[in-house]
Amino acid sequence: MKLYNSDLSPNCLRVRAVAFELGIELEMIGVGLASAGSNELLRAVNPNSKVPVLVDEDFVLWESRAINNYLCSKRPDRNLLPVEPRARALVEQWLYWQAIHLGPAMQTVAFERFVKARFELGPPDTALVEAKLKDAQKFLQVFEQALGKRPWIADELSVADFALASTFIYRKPADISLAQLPAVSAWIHRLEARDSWRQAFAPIVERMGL
Ligand SMILES: N[C@@H](CCC(=O)N[C@@H](CS)C(=O)NCC(=O)O)C(=O)O
Repeated sequence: MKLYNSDLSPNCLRVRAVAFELGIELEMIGVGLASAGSNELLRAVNPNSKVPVLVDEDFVLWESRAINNYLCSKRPDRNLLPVEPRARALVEQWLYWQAIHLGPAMQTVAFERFVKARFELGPPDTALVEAKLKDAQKFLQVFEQALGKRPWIADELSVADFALASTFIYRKPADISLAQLPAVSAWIHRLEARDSWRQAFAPIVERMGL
């Protein structure tokens, strides 16, 4: 299987991490993030011109969470996407929640406070940061309560943990403190200690100077 991948993309990061976790080897087709929009090869497999895109023989799939679920179907023995309806529904609940609520709030703060400075894209929009930080703090409280004493958000390690983790990659340079969130803090350290995550995350650590 081939993955159209940008090393710096958080959406690609979660796919690379899940593939490593499942022991699935992907042939990487490198796409520069800045030129993704005008990359004809990418547009040929994804009309949105966005990464990641998975190509499995004649089957093409985009959207990182859908790709991860498809990869899980190749290794059901690893149980990263449970089959039991309620267990699966809860994993999907957190996948949607990350995509729609926590992710956008955290990513906006990280972009404004860190990515813009790193790539000289101008000063942060302070009003936007204030609004999104408020959202992020509200959602992080939800996450803290839900985790409680669980090691993983759906008890067992799942694709939801990898999706959620990609939201936290710039928390330190973006000054998003987890000091008041002991369950979230323990969970992200647990996830970041996994070999799969470390391998997938290494290019970002190196290139973004984390
Ligand atoms: N919802 C999509 C988002 C994909 C996405 O936004 N990819 C970004 C990289 S993180 C991209 O390709 N950006 C290039 C562009 O928009 O030109 C997913 O989860 O796969």
